[in-house]
Amino acid sequence: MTDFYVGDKEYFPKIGKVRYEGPESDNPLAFKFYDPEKKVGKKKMKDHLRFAVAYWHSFCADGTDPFGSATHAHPWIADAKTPMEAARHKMDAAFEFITKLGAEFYCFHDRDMAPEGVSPSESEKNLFTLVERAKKLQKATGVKLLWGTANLFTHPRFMNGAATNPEFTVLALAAAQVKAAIDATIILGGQGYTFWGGREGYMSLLNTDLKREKEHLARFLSLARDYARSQGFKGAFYIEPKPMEPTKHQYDYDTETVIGFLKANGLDKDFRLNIEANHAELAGHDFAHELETAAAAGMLGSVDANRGEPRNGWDTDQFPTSYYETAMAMYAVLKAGGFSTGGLNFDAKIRRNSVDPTDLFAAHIGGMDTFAVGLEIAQRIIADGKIPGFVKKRYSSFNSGDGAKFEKGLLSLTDLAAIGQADYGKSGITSGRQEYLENILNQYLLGL
Ligand code: XUL
Ligand code: CO
Repeated sequence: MTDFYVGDKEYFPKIGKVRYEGPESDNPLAFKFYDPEKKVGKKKMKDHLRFAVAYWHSFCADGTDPFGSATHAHPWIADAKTPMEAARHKMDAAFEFITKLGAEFYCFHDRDMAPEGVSPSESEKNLFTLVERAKKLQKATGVKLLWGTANLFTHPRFMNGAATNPEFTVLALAAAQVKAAIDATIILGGQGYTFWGGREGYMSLLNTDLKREKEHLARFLSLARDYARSQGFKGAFYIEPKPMEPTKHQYDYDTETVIGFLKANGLDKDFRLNIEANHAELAGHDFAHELETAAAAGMLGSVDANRGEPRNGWDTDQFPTSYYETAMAMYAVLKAGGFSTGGLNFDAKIRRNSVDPTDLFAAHIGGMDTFAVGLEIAQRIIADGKIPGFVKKRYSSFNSGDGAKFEKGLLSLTDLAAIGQADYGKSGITSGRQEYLENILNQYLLGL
């Protein structure tokens, strides 16, 4: 038994607090690179990275896949007599796990935390009963809520969408769920509220009025925003883009699409992007591309940290293991000024055949170490200045003279044409030096 459990029973009795032991450690349950108090640039590692554990994958997912039944026999469910008792045990296990791991935050869907009841009012009662328990456990452990959300995709009633459902009353029921999930997020001091539109899209254009569905989605989001603000919610709203799965086409396809949608509907002041690595890959983008695109619009909010399997075409939600990917990601995050309300939420699950009780810890430890290395490399890129310096110089012809006039909107197309013609043959054959820059990054990756 250890000191790090807060519920009635300890669910990971053989595992104590995970500590930093350094790169040479061969303890599988220690951090090799994530040293929470270590200063990287001006901030501590933990304040840069703001790790969150995803309630749904870590404590609800049971290893089920389309071809096989559950493989993870969670002890917190095994001895429960009712769904509410199971939910209480699950919560105790979750807070024990998060505390032992040393992550500062968690994220949840309403239905991860509390079972759906036989009526909307029973569902709400279940939710708020468990929210009270979560509030106490947050206080006891210091763990905080990064963001909350509503699950508007699992129940059969949402088979045709939630905010984009062709039946008005289904949309209205989704609103009831979002309203309660916003209230729960406020009670728990959530720093954000996320919308991931799992079934907000279509399976066939033959049965879909795309224009009307997108208008409904925009109105729904505006109403949710207005309600949350009226209740005093000061945090950020996030849209989490994903191009497909479970739908053939999801309306919040990728970051650029979402930015356009938010701007077209006057939502860009309150909403930012929650970028998920695996979703970026499904959209045919690099993770860093999505981060840079959001940052360029001043709308980078938070991150769902995971990875896909490049040889599969679906959302495998694996834990991050690539230093290259996390270095590029953290470079984008640092350039954007770091996280404010957001953080790195491990929207990732252990594999179906990862059935050892230590696997959930190993997965998070690896993910946190991988991002810690990525952070250090990103900081190195910035501190060393070679790569950002190269980029700065590459655009320096816009810093003064006619280039600066162009940026300020002081030149007409005719002015530009005259300047271009006078310069004919003198510029353009300038190396982008990609290979040189890639070599520098590889040097940093090896810590040289
Ligand atoms: C699904 C996904 C969700 C959202 C929250 O692909 O990423 O878990 O993060 O609803
Ligand atoms: Co996600």
